[in-house]
Amino acid sequence: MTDKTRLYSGMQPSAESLQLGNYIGALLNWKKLQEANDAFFSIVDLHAITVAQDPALLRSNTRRTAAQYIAAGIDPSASTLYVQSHVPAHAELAWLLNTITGFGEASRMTQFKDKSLRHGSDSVTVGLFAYPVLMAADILLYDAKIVPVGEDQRQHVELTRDLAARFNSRFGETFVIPEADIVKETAKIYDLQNPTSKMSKSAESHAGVIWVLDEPSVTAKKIMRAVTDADGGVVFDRENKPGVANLLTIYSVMANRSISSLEDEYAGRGYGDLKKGLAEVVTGTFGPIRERVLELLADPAELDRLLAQNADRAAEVANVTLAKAYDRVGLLPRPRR
Ligand code: ATP
Ligand code: LTN
Repeated sequence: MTDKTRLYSGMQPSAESLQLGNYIGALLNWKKLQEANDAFFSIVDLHAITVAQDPALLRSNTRRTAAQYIAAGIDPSASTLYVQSHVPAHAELAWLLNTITGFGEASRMTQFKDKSLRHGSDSVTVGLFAYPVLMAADILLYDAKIVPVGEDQRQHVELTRDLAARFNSRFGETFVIPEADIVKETAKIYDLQNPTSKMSKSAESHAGVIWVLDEPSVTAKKIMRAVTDADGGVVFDRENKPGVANLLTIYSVMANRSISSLEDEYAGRGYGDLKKGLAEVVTGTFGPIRERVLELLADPAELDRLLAQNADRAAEVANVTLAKAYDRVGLLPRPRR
């Protein structure tokens, strides 16, 4: 047992590469938090299949996502980095939580509403509807206090808190009530072609999405083509200059510099220079990550061994919480086999 604070987060293996928003909004923060906390990071494959996935691609993307966590600095010997489906307790607790989640409550989740619109009502499944309940199970199984996520996940963490409190009051103290940890400045990185919508792995067009694993020349080109405005001034103004504000946010985080120092440096120099500088910073960061990912993927057996070891560690914690929850609800103890 450690007296460090428990922390939980996850990402979907829903693309071959993570995008810049995942890196800034999640991985950078995870890396910082892993030192002082007892961190669990999962690759949430059961969440990914709530929309259709190609099986072979899903398998490959799951390993690739794990490799990107490690290459970006998540240490699999200090943190528990594992694949969600390797720990069956996730699906089992999700079922219990489904039975205390209101239909109306789940219907109010904005991500569900957005995704249903995007995928069309014919392909919307019960799995997609129950997505946030599975996420609550992820978090509650590990008694996590802190859940570092981007702004888009705030509502899901709120639901998790509600479900935990409801379960505790109905069946007795069982779950720790978690809290979202959202870094305000980087909570939402925007699409470079559409700087008022979130950069996302599953965006319809990839023209404004920066992939961690893209060739540097492709990344640089996308940054040079980023949508800005006709005003020409390098000034941070989220309301009136969303494109430039987004570029400045990305630059500031990745170069570890203040926005005002960037405004000063690029004052009077125009957007071309700003974009050139940003492209250098982004490709300079992602280049070595890409190389490390390729190295890790060249030895899939070692990667699988690491994931298996970490899944065992996760299951040890998860199974204790699951057994407690099953007992509270009144399910008979499982017969030993
Ligand atoms: P999808 O499009 O498949 O839903 P996604 O790119 O939105 O994927 P997720 O796997 O859902 O990414 O999210 C992983 C983590 O990255 C979450 O903590 C999420 O909040 C964060 N995140 C995703 N996109 C951004 C973004 N544009 N800005 C900041 N954080 C982000
Ligand atoms: N829904 C999240 C991924 C996710 C998650 C979690 C994040 C699944 N389970 C538990 C934090 C804690 C997403 O789409 N970003």
